Amino acid sequence: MKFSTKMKSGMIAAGMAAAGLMASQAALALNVTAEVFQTSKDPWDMAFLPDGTMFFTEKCGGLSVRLPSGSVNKLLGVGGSSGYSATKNDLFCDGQAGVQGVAVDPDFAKNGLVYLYSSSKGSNRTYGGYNNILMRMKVNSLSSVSDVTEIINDLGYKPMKSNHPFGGPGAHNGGRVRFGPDGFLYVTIGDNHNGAGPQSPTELRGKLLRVDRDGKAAAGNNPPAGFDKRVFAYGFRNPQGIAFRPGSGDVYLSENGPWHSDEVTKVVNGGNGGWDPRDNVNGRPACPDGYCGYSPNQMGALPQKERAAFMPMTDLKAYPNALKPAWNNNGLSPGMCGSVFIVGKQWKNGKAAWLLDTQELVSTAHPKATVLTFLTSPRTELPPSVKNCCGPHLLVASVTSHKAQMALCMLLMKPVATSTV
Ligand SMILES: [Ca+2]
Repeated sequence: MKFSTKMKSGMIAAGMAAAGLMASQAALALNVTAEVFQTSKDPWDMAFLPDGTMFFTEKCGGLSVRLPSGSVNKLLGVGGSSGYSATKNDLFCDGQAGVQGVAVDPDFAKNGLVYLYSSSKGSNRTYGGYNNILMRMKVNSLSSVSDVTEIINDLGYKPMKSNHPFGGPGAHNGGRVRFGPDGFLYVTIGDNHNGAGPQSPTELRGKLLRVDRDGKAAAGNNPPAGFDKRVFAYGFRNPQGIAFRPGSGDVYLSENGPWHSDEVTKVVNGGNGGWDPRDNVNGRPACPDGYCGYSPNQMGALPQKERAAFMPMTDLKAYPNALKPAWNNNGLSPGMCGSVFIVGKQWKNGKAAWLLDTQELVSTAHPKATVLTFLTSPRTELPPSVKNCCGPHLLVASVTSHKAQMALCMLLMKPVATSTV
């Protein structure tokens, strides 16, 4: 992919973009003001308190908190890290995996709890010595953590390299964690490059979970018979964005596709996203390592439509009742990850729009780039200082040399903003 962007004194002119996107979306460039307020290494997620205090994660570092004064306290680090108030030696990073999502408890003022998603290794881990896990911990005076408890410890992980593009260990972890307006925690997990995972009733791969503060299945989850009751929806590839529509509270998931078809999907309780990358089922032949996710011709060139016809992100032939995507980016895949509804005058007088951030593409297609994470939410996660900003405004949690990623995100906002999600 080839990108071009312009930087002008804080203004990012989201010029144009990937070769395949050029023709269809060249007219959709937006000017967005970006403000640098935290430089981090491999930032992955952030969550705010009402006063602007920001918890943030670094994939190979851990969990930190940035105070309104601008100073940073490092709270919980991966094994071998330094400078953190505590380390947890089973936490690690590899490829796309590491310390990912963070969420603040809606009752943080009373209970001081935050939730953290990370990859973990050890003899007690169930996927070749690895799992992804979700932890709950208490934050003390915004300077240390205690009572670190693993509330989910059996999420899937990819332990070995496989014969696929981006085939290293640690692929497709999902990793976004958000409280919904219903007070439950929503946790995304990717397919780990595992063919059977997304449609498996028991493996926590390619799923959206809905759990309580103890990691137990949320009351009212309605997966098919035989499914793990923590499953809210299934049949996903690598969902790394989840957002709740202002007003209705409807759940929307965003995920990146394999060379094609990034999707935003309105999720229904118990629904099937229609991703089933198994081989030797649903008309597909044997595929490398039993995973058809990049097939056919996985390492070579092929029109996206052919790829999508062979391995659809939503297989309506096999699953006629699958959740249809509310939006996809014209069959292409720049690698959409985080997502959020943003509201305000500057966004069509309150009509919901999407703001997308990205991590996946950076860590895979552009290994030298650090990760960009855009400010993600208008309501619970927007620092007060920008809540009433008068123009398109983004806060950027990291600066990287890879401005093209930024431009790509800007571009992605526009078609979604005018779609019917
Ligand atoms: Ca789908």
